[in-house]
This record gives sequence, C-alpha cells and structure tokens, in this order.
Amino acid sequence: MNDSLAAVFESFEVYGSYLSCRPYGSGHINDTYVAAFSQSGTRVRYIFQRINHHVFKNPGALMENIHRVTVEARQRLEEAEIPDISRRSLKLIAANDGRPFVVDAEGYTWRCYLFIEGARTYDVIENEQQAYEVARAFGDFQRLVAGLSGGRLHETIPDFHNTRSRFEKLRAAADADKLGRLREVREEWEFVRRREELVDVLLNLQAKGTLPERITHNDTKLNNVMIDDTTQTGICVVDLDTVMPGLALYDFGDMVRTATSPALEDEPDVSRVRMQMPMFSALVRGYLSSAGGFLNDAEIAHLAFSGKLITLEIGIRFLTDYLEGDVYFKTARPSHNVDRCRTQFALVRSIEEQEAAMNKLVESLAR
Ligand code: ADP
Ligand code: GN1
Ligand code: MG
Repeated sequence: MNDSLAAVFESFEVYGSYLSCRPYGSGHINDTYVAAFSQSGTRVRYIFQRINHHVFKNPGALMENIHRVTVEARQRLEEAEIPDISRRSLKLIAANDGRPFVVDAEGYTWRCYLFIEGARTYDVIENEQQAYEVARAFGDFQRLVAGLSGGRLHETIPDFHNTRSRFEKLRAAADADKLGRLREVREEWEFVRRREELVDVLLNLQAKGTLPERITHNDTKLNNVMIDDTTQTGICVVDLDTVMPGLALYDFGDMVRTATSPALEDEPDVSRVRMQMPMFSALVRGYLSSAGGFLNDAEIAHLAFSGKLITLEIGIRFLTDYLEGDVYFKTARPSHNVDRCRTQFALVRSIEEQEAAMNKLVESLAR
C-alpha cells in the first residue's frame, strides 16, 4: 500500500491493523478500493472511494446528499423492523473529524463504507430472478427515500438525464469534430439524428406536469445492486453519487438498458446484443411490486419507451466522449467508447423491433 492510501485509511474511524487493499469493481468514474483490517483477529472489510471531481464538481454537496439519503433509508428500515439493516443500506464511516468524508493531500475527496459481505454485483444479467430483484430493489429504494425531509437534494450533475441537452452536446461535438473522428462514426451520428424527436418526449411530459419529479437514483445499472449470495435477493442499492431529483422513468430505463441484454456493455460483437422479453417482463414485475403503489398511469405507460430513450441517451454520451477524445468515461482501449456506443444503439434497435409487444406486456402486467 502506498503512503497516500495509508493516510486516507487513517483519517477514517476504521480500527484494527491493516491487512490488504486492492482496486475493486468496474465503474467508469470513481476509483474504488476494498481494504481489509484485522479487528481483534476478525477480518473486517471496507470500501474506500475517491470521487472523480472532474465529473462531480462539488463533492461536499454530493456527500451531503449521500449522508442524508443513507440516514433516511436506515431510519425507514429500522421503523419497518427489517432485519440485517447494515447489509441493506450503505453505511458511511465517519472521518476522524466527524465529517462523512476526507479530503486528501491532492485535494481529492474520499469516502468509506462498510463492506457488504455475502453479496455481489453482476455486470451481465444471468437469469430472470436477478432482473426481478434488481428492479424491486431500485423501486424499494425510491420508496424508502420518497419522503426525505430537509429540502431538495443537490443536483450533483445538472441536466444529467436531460436528453435534449445530451443530444445538443453530441451535435456540438460532431460539428466541432476536433479530433477528426467523425468519419469513423458517421453512421452512429446519423442513427441518433434520425431519432432526434425521442429526446423531448419525457421532458415535454414533465413540463406539462404529467410526469412528476421524484427522488431517483439516476444510475440504476445492474451492477449497482448487491445480490445476496445465499438468498439471491437484491439486498442493497449502491453507487449513490447521482441520487437527486429526477424522473422514475430514468431509473427504469437504465434497468432495461443494463439488465435485458445478454452482452456486456462494451461487447465488440454487437450481434450478441438483444432485448430479451423474459428479462423485461421480470423487470416490470419487480419494479411494479415495489413502485407500483406510487407510479402514475403516464409513468407506467412509458416504461418500455424509457428503456429505449435511456439506452439511446447513454449511447449518445459514449459517442460524444469518443468525439471529444475519451475525456469522461474511463477507457481501456482506443475504440472503447465506440464499442460501448454501438452496443447501446444495437439495443435501441432491438427495443424498437419489440416495442409494441413490450407495451402490451406492461399493460397486461399493470392491470
Ligand atoms: P462506481 O461508481 O465506480 O460504479 P460503485 O459505488 O458502484 O462505484 O462501486 C463499485 C462496485 O463495488 C459495485 O459494483 C459493487 O460491486 C462494489 N461495492 C460498492 N459498495 C460496496 C459495499 N459497501 N460493499 C460491498 N461492495 C460494494
Ligand atoms: C457511469 O459510475 P458508473 O460506472 O456506475 C455513469 C453513468 C452511465 C454509466 C454507463 C456519473 O456509471 O451515468 O450510465 O457509467 N456515471 C456518471 O455504464 O456519469
Ligand atoms: Mg457502480
């Protein structure tokens, strides 16, 4: 372990002697580590995360959100007398000065969570039960934090799911084409242009008051739900950086994006990408089981659409990042963002082919 990591560990209320540490997870933004300590002979693990402050411009506000949300979730779980609470909601470990984060010598903000043992996340969906559980867990999370008092949460990234503004940023990147990469992805840019009208649909419904603002997670990737190794139930939602005001459909849409296709997000062979109806059905059933009580008719009517829109949106973001020189998402190979973009657009196509049937299914399940 290097000295700067050691200094970070020592700044938190973490006891015992240090055993080991390694990078962890497959996120595209922050740096995550798991570290183990021996506490009177017992091995106890923690998650340490360094926040990417190029992406999150105000880490203090972000940590205030996470602190409020995790305390709220814990209180609601306690009231409901749910067992095993420390595995069902993220638990922030305080810094020595009492704050829920530490700023290191280089100015980076770090946080520390209790490690949730006996559970794991999945990068690719394996079965319908997982899809059901992931959707149920995100719906439960929305329900748990719906009554949060103390004012509106900070917008940790303004316009995060504003699909019009995502579209305009792509247009600007394509117009500027500062690295001359547009010729490699002209087809992808045309793919988006032909679908421009989609980007305003949810925004217009929100402006009319048809879709309500809620507290949403906004990064509801499959790998942001811990699934219990024994019971196979979704026990805890993680990755709370983007918990802020949003539309429930942004959350459902990202579940469709990440939990209906059997291929990895960066699968180079796009012929492997497809929207699988049994997974979609499980997502709808899981989500309605926990969120069905508060969703309105317009939200339910747009569940399938939201999958198409959010998949298009994230594809737009990967494409924009490629045109801008891979400055936002972590990449491991030159074509990484293009590969990611192509899987997203292949999934959009697959959803378009099945959208009528998806809508029919939602109707029958919601009845
Ligand atoms: P990123 O923003 O980089 O995706 P996450 O907060 O999602 O970071 O963490 C990355 C991975 O680490 C998650 O997918 C999950 O597998 C694991 N993880 C995160 N928090 C915990 C925790 N408290 N206990 C156990 N594993 C965790
Ligand atoms: C990023 O941090 P991570 O890997 O969970 C991104 C999401 C994208 C996702 C695509 C703050 O999520 O919005 O949907 O990659 N997070 C941020 O995989 O931009
Ligand atoms: Mg994550």
